[in-house]
Amino acid sequence: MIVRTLQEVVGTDDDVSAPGWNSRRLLLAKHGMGFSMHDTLIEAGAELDLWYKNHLEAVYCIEGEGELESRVTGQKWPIAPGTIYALNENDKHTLRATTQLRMVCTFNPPVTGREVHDADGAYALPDGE
Ligand code: 9YT
Repeated sequence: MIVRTLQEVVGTDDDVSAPGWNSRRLLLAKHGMGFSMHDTLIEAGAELDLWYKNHLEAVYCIEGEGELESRVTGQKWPIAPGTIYALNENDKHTLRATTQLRMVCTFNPPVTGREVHDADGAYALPDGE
């Protein structure tokens, strides 16, 4: 059994920041679950162009207000507490935070630790995958 708290993760190597966001990585590849789970804060005013071409990601909003736009179809959705979106087709998308967003993010395959976005808005896979 694995039990961790947000408090234990904050300020460690599993607490990763990049422009516009801060991801507290609660479960990672090293935990052997087959997915990772993050408690992520997106800064108010941030606009993130993302394309997780190597991962499937689901994102559940628990705090804040924002907007999600598909860069495939142009469709837009409001993001608010209680809304989940799943990038089941590795969809290119833009996430806009009107206020600070707090999101529970899960990745399959799991993120290994320190990943930040590349120029496409993707996370690389570990070498050899
Ligand atoms: C919602 C989203 O993709 N935000 C960027 C950070 C990422 N989800 C993470 O690593 O927690």
